[in-house]
Amino acid sequence: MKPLGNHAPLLCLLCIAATGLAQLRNPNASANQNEDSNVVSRTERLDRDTNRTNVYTKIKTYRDGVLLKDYNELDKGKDGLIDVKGTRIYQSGEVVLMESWDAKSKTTTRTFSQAGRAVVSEIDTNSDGIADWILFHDKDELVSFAVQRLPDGKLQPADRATISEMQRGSQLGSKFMDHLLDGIRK
Ligand SMILES: [Ca+2]
Repeated sequence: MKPLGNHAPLLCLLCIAATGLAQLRNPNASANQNEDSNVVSRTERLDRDTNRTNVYTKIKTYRDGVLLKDYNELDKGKDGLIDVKGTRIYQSGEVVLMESWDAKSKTTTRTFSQAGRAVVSEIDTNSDGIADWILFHDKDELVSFAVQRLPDGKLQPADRATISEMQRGSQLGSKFMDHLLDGIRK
């Protein structure tokens, strides 16, 4: 985080707001979570391509001093509407879950990792909490197999052509998200 300087009161307010927000979002917060500490930072940057201001907000959550969660959001055009958001969840310093969402597609993607490598991803195309696609990754994190949830709830293994298509989409998607989230991280 940057030195607080003149923005200290503003940042403190943001910290309080974010803590309150986190509790509102999770009414079942256990006593344990009260010990979690959030570090909030907010950066505004002019996008030279659009000549509009983008607002980057990040909330890092620590438990006993160890990074537990890293939430990033981007409000393009500073209109108060979030355009992209992503959360990384860590276990012993390693990412185990990454969730991302973007306003354009309304799609939520969750990738579960083990030993720093993506193992399974879920794609929830309308963000209703139920995955429409479950992607299995090989050792190079490429999509090796995919299962689709049909409208009637039944699961159907995808054919080879669909898997190649998912492969392409997943690479594009993750590169896109990495790019955006790295932009937020700077
Ligand atoms: Ca916006």
